[in-house]
Amino acid sequence: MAARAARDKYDQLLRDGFCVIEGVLKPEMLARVRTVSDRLLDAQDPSHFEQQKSTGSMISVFDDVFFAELVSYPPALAALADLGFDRPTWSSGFVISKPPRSPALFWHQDWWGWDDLCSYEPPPQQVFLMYYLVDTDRYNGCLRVIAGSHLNRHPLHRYVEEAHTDDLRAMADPDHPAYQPAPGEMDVPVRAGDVVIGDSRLLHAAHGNKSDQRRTVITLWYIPLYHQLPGRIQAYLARHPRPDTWMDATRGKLKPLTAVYDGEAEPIAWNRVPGHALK
Ligand SMILES: O=C(O)CCC(=O)C(=O)O
Repeated sequence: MAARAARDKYDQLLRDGFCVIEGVLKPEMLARVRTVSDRLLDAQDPSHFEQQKSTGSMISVFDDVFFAELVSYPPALAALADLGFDRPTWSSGFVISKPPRSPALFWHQDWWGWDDLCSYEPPPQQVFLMYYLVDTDRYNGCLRVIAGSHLNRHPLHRYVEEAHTDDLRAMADPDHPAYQPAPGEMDVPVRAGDVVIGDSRLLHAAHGNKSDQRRTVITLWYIPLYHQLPGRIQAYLARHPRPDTWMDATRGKLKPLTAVYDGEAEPIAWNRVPGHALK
């Protein structure tokens, strides 16, 4: 990426909480990600989609070690480095797929370290890289965001303090404000192969999928400034429980992306609810 373009994307990420980098997944890699994701989705029990009515699906990438290739995909790491994040670590990821004719994803934010004061400062603690495997728009369930909500309180924070509850996932109350249009929201339509980089504190959601095609996104969670985070957050991230099937990848291609902590701090408590310090 040209230096000027990279600077603009970085500024947008800090100011708005997200940016889009075009064409990161090359066609051959996109095809492979589609094949593996479709295989995992086709293997799910129907009850999975019932429990995840609003999300669509929530399948850990640890279910297939192929995803270690996507996590360490050089063009994605180059995009992060262009933004100034040249020593990221990686924690987890999910295959999130809206079946044909399925409802909206609820508004939520995904940060879990709100007890630490660094959570109220501009630099991102954790970012998502979202790869949509089809072109997206309002009709088939593109991403929606509230720009700036990673740093500024929004009326929705009141309604969706606890994100990812069983009731929100299963859409127990379709009239809940978490599924409704929200003041200031904007769509983020993309082309298959683009990557959306977003701050985990950002309020985001997705439109329902009215099309007759599956709409899949792979969300991968990176820690762009791991080495600058407080010890107790590093300590939490360095625990990274992983299945045995990922051990070779963890020692191999994922080694540079694996959080290591040698300090004395106790891991921070998991807290998904922003505190009063949010402006
Ligand atoms: O399904 C989507 O478009 C967004 C997924 C999402 O919100 C997430 O991975 O946190």
